[in-house]
Amino acid sequence: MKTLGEFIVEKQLDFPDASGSLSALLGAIRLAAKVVNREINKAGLVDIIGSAGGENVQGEDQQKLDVYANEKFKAAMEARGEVCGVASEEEEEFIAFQGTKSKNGKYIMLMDPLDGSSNIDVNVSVGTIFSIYKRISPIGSEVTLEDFLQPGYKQIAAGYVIYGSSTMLVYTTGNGVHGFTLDPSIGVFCLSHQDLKMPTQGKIYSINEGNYIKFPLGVKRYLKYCQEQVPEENRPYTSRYIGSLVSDFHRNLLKGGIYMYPTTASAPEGKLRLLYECNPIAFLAEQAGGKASDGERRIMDIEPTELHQRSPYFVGSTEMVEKVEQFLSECD
Ligand code: AHM
Ligand code: MG
Repeated sequence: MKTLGEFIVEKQLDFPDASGSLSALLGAIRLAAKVVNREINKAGLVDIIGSAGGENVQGEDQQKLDVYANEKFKAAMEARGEVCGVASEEEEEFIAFQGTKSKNGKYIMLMDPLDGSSNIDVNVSVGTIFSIYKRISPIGSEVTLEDFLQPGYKQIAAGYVIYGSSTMLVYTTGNGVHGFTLDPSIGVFCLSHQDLKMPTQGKIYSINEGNYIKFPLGVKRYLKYCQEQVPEENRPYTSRYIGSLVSDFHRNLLKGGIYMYPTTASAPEGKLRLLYECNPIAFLAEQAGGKASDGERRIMDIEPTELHQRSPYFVGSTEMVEKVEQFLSECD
């Protein structure tokens, strides 16, 4: 049995000049994940589910656990002092940490502290998504907006925690994707999925089909393609949509499939956030041999202009993402 802590140290030894700062940062994420996991597991027993009574910057109802996860991850980051600032889906502005150690931190983190949180009340899996970059501003100074508005290909690390039937932490630092399952009896994440690879072609498509009439024509045609009876090509595919990106992606990562959140009439830019959701999941997808696109461009090549920018999103098995891109280009 290998623990996440041991694995991180082992990987660090491959880079003799590494300062250990990224390892310490991942350690802070691991700790916050355990704290949030403990709280989520109590949902239904104590008064922590339901609305916190406020709205986040996106105008969405904030759940109590959204607020809790946001606070815990922020606090863990600040306490460890490896990041100089954090931007969160739950907060309008980025947070600049003021401590001297933090100001000397080399990294910034972007996060969606609890993705899919509207599912908690009904005991459906939710997740935390994180994305790490090297800062651009000088070490020792206060973090700037520019530090956060970097294209996804510059990510140093990214990952998610899935609070599911078991709790897992899945991450990449650009050398493959590795998954760790929390053993609740000892409170330790143990290596369970080393060097995950996504099948290049899958059988599952995940999309909120309730929005069908508002989808672009290319997406509508692709959905019909998924549903056609072509047994020699393994079609029709299977439709699976949890409505929790981390869970839908995690399943497709293991089994092969595509997750889509296109533009709709009510969400002309798409729904998902480029910096907190699309980029980190795209980094994982590519590291696992998959692909992530906005329908035309590689997600990780997009130059962000705003912290809470949205993007249409197609992520998963490479051949499936390429197929939907083809349908979209034919319907331009
Ligand atoms: P959230 O960050 O507010 O939880 O929203 C993101 C979630 C994704 O996890 C999920 O795939 C999608 O929104 C579901 O949206 P919809 O209910 O429109 O299908
Ligand atoms: Mg989210």
